[in-house]
Amino acid sequence: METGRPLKIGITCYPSVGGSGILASALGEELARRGHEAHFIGYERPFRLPWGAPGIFFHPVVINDYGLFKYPDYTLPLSVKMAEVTRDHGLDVLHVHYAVPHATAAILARWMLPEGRGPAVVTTLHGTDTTLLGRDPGYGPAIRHALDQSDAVTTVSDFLRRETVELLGVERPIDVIHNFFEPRPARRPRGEVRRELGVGSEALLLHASNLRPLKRIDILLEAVARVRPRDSFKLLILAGADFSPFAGEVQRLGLADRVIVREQVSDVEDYLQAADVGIFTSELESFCLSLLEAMCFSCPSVATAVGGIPEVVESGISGLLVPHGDADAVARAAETLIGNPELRLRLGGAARQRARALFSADTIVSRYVELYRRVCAGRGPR
Ligand code: GMT
Repeated sequence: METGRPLKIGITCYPSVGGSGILASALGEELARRGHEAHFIGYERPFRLPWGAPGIFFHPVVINDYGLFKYPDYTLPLSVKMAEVTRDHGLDVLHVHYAVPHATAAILARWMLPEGRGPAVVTTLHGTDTTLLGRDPGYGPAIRHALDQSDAVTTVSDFLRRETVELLGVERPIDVIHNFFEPRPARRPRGEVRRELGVGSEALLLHASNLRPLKRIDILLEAVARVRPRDSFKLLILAGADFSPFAGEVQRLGLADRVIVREQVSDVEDYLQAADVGIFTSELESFCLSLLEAMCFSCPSVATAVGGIPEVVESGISGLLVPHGDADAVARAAETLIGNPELRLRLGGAARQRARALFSADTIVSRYVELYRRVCAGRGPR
């Protein structure tokens, strides 16, 4: 049970398919459900954000392309909108997801407001804002500056906290607040979804991602092509991006009758409940939200033991972890789960329990609310 006055939180994230935007949308939804206001500020409405829900607002940032510049700028109009929404709606906190350029824009917005009227700034690092851009001399100093100026910084895993300290030389405290997932009820029964997919008694493997190079779709396809017997499974890919660049590889590996693709799915729950085994071959993940989504549906996964993934899944207990880059190891682990429904049930049950205990909205959202109250108290009355 929450105590204290309702808060007004501005949230900025990338709106398209990607874990950080999905997490930020879910956080806004959960905050609104608890009586707070969530004001989303960005160039597009986040794709999973429900329409018409009380307490959820969207403030679009208009980017004019004057033709003056080779690259239109987003940071400045974003910061102006953040300042405007803070002033007009009395925001307590600007919570930005993914540092570049959101954290810098929030710091600028605070400077645009009169002394004592600025919001507290909370920056949540999600992954490549540290592991890729943090290494880039063209971004690193700006990221570090925005983190130093934020009232609080959080990372979605302890792995990412350590990387941030090491790569950016950040000395300030960083709170680790893991991601959460709160599944909505599926809209269609499992049997109906499996029929739609043309899946009978085979095991349904599931991969969900935005297909970026670090997801290593090449290894994923290579691995499933090695699974025996060939007719023991089908692989469903929930693609957050155009899958066509991989279609040739699917043909070359003789997987055309094994691989099913659905692009830009928003009712993920329908498919998650229909799956038997998750499969994630990334070379790096600070958390891997899709893995958690599968866990919530008692679906055990084969995943690479990289980055923050071992914080999410305990190998042999709530899933199977394999070394990165080893397609054979992925194939063997998938075969183990495909051929052993009892093991699937055991690992899947443990996965669901772990997700409920550690990564539920109740656990995680209250940690964010505590953090908001802490930073607001630190800034004094507005
Ligand atoms: O950092 C990125 O590459 C993008 C980001 C996203 O927007 O999807 O992904 C990161 O954030 C997710 C949500 O916190 C995590 O589940 C992903 O593991 C993480 N991706 C990487 O670390 C590569």
